[in-house]
Amino acid sequence: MQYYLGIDIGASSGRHMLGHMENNKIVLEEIYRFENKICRIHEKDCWDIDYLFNEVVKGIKECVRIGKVPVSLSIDTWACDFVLVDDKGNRLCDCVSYRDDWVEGMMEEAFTKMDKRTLYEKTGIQFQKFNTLYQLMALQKENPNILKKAKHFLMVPDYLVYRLTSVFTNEYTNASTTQMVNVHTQTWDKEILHTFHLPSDIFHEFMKPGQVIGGLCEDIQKEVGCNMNVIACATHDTASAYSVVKRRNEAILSSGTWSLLGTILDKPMTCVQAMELNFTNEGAYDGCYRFLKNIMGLWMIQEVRHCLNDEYTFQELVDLAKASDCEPSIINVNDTCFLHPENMIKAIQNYCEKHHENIPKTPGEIAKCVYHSLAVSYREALEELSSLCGKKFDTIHIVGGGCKNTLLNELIEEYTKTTVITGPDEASVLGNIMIQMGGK
Ligand code: ADP
Ligand code: LRH
Repeated sequence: MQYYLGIDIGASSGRHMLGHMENNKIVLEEIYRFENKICRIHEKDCWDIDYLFNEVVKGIKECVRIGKVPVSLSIDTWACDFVLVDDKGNRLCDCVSYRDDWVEGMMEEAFTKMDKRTLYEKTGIQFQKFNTLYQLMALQKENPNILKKAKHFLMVPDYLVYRLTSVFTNEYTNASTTQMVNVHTQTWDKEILHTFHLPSDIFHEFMKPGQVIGGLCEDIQKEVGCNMNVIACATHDTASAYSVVKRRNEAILSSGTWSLLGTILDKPMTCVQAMELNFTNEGAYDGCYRFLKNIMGLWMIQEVRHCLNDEYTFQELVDLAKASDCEPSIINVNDTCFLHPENMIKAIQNYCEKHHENIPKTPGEIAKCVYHSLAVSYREALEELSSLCGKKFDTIHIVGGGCKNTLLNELIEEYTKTTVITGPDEASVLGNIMIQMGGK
């Protein structure tokens, strides 16, 4: 039996899954799962990247322990965040999360160096205040020496791969979200790097999904007790997730911590309308483009759940919302006040008060408000997508953990008047493994 190990780390959890072929179908088996969350490190909201790396190794060891040694592995994670490494391979900075406020004001400052339209025409990337470009500007401002010492710019999966293999690479799909990659040439945009005083030699030539990066380095081989190939999948989780949907004519919703609603295009769309509606053209696994909109997503319910001391499961919150008979309050989930509030329930209630909506109080009322408001935002995004693409989408294909939310699936059908197709809920890891198998 040939096993392939997909390691998918989302903002809320990471998992190791083994895939193998059986009767012409890929069979997935979950081997290891671990929590991921934002941590306060050196007064910033960060990812605990050393903890994540240790978890990556633990999961590989678990495969070995149960006697299912994979022929290869690949890692995908969320996008936008990075670390810098020096010539000796030492990490020079923490892995700051895209939710930290160090980027405040950077996007506006960026437009004084390169106008918004040029930046969008060149990169096709949406304007989110946490884009890597703006994070690098924040770093430059805070500690210019770090960039001076840096030899390697690595996105999160690139760094984890480096720790496993000692190879420095940049994988294309994840890098495409940085707003520093030219959407037409699919290479680092030299003019952008120059304009923002970024040293071009720290950005490596791209690995494309499917390429073999190398074997495990000696230390890791000793630790896990075997060797295997490390392959670049589409290391952006959303790219891997979208890659499992084969049909091109339906709208796709990758539903997890973020909701990513869009479609696959052969050519990027960088017209003024797409820019004004803040659609993004991210690199897909096959050289095409994921044309989509970022919607705040199930982060809202994850945070509501934490505010309730994790007393309820996701399923219980769905059940409570179903049982609630109040009129749902509707909020704009994409309001920046929901990006990283201290207390999500209070943020929702304050928003409702300010916008003359009924204030949801019970867990059921709050969950109902979130699910209905998400469905409303999907309807709006779908209308925008239709108008930009000049076609009507009759079907939405939902993948990712969020497709297990039956109430939300029903609401999406009701609000968008489309047919909803669901699954797989582990789309990123499946896409990751399919690319390793060379099936893409
Ligand atoms: P990410 O990879 O972005 O961290 P996932 O794809 O793992 O996210 O999806 C996590 C989300 O899936 C949770 O926030 C939760 O809302 C939803 N979810 C998972 N299981 C269930 C369930 N049984 N019922 C309803 N929702 C669920
Ligand atoms: C989803 C995701 C999304 C990015 C965001 C930072 O996990 O990768 O595609 O915009 O995280």
